[in-house]
Amino acid sequence: MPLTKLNWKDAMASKGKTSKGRAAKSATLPLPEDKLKEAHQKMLLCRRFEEKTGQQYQMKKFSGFCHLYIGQEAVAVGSLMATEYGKDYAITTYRDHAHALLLGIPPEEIMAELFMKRTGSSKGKGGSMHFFNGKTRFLGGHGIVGGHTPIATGVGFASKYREEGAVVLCYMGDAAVNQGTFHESLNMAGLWDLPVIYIVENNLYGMGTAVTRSHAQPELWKRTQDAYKIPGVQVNGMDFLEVYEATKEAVDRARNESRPTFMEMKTYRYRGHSMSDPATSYRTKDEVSEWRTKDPILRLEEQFPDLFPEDYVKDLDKEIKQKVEDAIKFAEESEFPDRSDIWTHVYVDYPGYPGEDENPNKYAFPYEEYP
Ligand SMILES: Cc1ncc(C[n+]2csc(CCOP(=O)(O)OP(=O)(O)O)c2C)c(N)n1
Ligand SMILES: [Mg+2]
Repeated sequence: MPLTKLNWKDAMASKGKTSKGRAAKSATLPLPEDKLKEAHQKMLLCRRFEEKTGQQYQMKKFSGFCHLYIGQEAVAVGSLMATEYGKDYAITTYRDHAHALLLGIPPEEIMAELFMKRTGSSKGKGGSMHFFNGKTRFLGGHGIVGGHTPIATGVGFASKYREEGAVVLCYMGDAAVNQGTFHESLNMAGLWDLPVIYIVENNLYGMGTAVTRSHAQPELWKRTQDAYKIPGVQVNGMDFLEVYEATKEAVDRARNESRPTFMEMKTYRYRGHSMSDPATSYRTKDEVSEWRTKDPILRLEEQFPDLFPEDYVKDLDKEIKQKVEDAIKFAEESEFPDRSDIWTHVYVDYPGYPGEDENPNKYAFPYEEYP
C-alpha cells in the first residue's frame, strides 16, 4: 500500500507492518496488564473523540478555534498516567481536549462546551481552548503561547511552600520555548528547586513554521541544563511506554527532591494546526504518512499482541465510538446559555455585582436599545 494513502483505517488494516514495534510476551510485561489496557483505551478514546470533533466542526455544529490532538495521544496519556490523579497539577495550551478527557471531564460535557451549550463544563463560556477542572487540578486550557508557563511555576512554588508534595505538569508546544515567559519560568524553577515538569510537545511545527526554521537550537532538550540547571531529556512521544517511564522518573525527582525537569517529547499532529489549516503548504504528504506509521495506538498494540487481539480492539472501538456519539447527542440536545448568564461565573463578587435578591439582569447588556 502506498504510504501516502495510509489513514487511520488503513493503518488498522496494516497492523503488524508499522516500524519499530517491539513485540513482548505477557510474562515480560513492563507494566501490569490493566495499566497497558488503560493506556490503550485512553488513547483510543482521545483519538475517536477528536476525529468526531473535527467532523462536527466541518458540519458547522460549532465554530471558533479548534485544535485537534490526533497523533499526539501517547504524550498526554503516558505522562498523566505517571502522576497521582487528583493530587498533582496539570496545565496546558489550547490543544487541550485530550487533557480534559484524561483529567476527568466527562466527554458529553466537553462536547457540550465545544457546542457552546450551558451543559458544557464551563457552561458554554470557555469553548475549545479553555477546559478546566478544579477537582482534578487541571488548570486549563490557555490560548497565549507560553502564557501559562509562569502559572505552572507559581503553582509549583505554592506546592512546595505549602508542603503539598504535589507535582506540576506543564505542557506546551515547541513555539513556547522561544517566549520570554518560558525563560523567566525556568530560571525561577531552577533557582528555587520547584517541583515542575515542563513538557514540550514538539510536533515539529508552530502553526506553519518548522522548528528548524525558528529555533537557534532545534534540539530543544539541550537548552535548559546549562542555562537553568534543569536536566533536559528527549523522549519518543509516539511511544506510550517511553513517555510513561521518562515522566515517572521526572515525577520522582520532583516529588522526592523538589527538582524540575525539562522534557522534549518528539511527536506529530496528523491534522493542521487548527481546523482552518489544511496543512498542505508547509509539509509533504510523505512526511505525514511516515509519521502515521509510528502511530502510538498501533505501536502499543504491536508491542503487546497478546493483550490486544483484533476482536478485543474491535469491541472496544465500538464501545468508545458509541460513547462519543452519546456525547454529541447530549451536546446537540442541550440548550444555549441564556442572555442573563452572561454575567454569571465571570467574576467572583466584583463590586456592584447584583446580590442574590437583586435583578440578575441589572448589569445585562441593554439589547432592547440595540435591536
Ligand atoms: C503570544 C502569542 N503569539 C502568537 C499566538 C498565535 N499562535 C497561536 S498557536 C501558535 C503556534 C504555537 O505552536 P506550538 O507552540 O508549536 O504549539 P502547537 O500548536 O504545535 O501545539 C501561534 C503562533 C498566540 N496564541 N500567542
Ligand atoms: Mg508545535
